[in-house]
Amino acid sequence: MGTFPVNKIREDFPILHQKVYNRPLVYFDNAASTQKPVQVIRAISGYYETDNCNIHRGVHFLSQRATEAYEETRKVVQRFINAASSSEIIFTKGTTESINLVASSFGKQYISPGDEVLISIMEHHSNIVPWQQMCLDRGAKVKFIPIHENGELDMEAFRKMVNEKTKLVAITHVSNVLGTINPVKEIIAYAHTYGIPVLVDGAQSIPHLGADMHDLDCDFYCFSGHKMYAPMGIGVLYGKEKFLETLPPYQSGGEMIKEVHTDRTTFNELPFKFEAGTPNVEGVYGLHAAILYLQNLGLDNIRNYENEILKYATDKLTAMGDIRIIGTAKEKTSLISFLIGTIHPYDAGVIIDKMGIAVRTGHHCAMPLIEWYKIPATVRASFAFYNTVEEIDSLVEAIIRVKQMFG
Ligand code: 7TS
Repeated sequence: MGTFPVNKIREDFPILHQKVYNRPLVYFDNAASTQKPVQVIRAISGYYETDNCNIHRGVHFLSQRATEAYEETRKVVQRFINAASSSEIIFTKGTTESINLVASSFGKQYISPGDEVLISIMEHHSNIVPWQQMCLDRGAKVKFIPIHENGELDMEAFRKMVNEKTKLVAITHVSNVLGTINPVKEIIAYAHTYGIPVLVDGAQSIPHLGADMHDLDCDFYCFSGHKMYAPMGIGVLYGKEKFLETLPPYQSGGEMIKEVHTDRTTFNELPFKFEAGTPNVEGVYGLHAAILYLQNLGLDNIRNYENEILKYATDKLTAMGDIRIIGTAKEKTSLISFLIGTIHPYDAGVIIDKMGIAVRTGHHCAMPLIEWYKIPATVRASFAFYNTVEEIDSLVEAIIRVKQMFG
């Protein structure tokens, strides 16, 4: 496959070199969480070996060093996503917390009874439920942009749904079930002509496509470290300063204050206003290492290789005949959701697992989408740049075995 040094890259991922059920582990559950290279693992253990302490609150040496590393990572993230200022980068637990923050704070500030929030039918639950809850509280309504059968967004419907009641559009860049890459730039430009801000859920796009805030011009952007080779429990909310300045705090406590008196409190400046309490410092060290790792590989190289893998897998599965691929958009990232004849995805998943291959089966936290397709669930194989064509051949063998057992 081209010149991409996949075997050398695999050496960076210790977890991949093990057997499960006496077979080599094949990890195709990357959309749920990616594996971590030694560079990230070492950054975390290095933090505990030399720098561990609380940040922003000590004059002592370790506290200063850890604070500097934490704040340096904020700048690394800023440059990675091409944001205008590091005060627009807020560290959170992950995409879910980032979206909840915006739903809560934006809702309080800008949503009134009768207003509408536009999302799509292909959203992950974490980009549905926070809006539903907020709209319930505020007497507003969530509306779902439909899709076409091939998993592409219905852009004509979207344009018709935008009206004077629309106060926010929240849309995923890439679907975690379909792999569809949505035309978010076009969506943002259209919404902006009506003065409507847009939140982009970048959880599934950033590990494959990177992100460019200047180019996209979105108002909020959310992602999780653990889906981009960084640790769990760390993520980012990007928000345009002009919005973040106007939003009330999400959580309150230490760090997010300027002054506290018995009768009043004033809040800290950005980004600290939105980072209450002791943050996930080890996660930030790991995120820094993961970004350097991706930049070193090169996002273009990653994209090219993953496209080759996707094409190889799509061709192989299509050639099998009775595989129905759910999500055949023209623009996709490297994942395939599928059904094997009439075999239930759960049954298929159990057999595939016994062959050492980790796929995910179920609704993938996107129940409205699964209902839309009128299917019970899917089997999902999601690929990363450390996966190989030989591994895809193993998946094909496993599917043949599933068909022998249940067909
Ligand atoms: N948005 C999208 C598009 C996602 O795919 C996910 C997680 C989230 C948000 C939530 O991210 P978290 O890090 O806050 O949990 N998606 C999946 C998945 O597809 N399988 O497991 C988790």
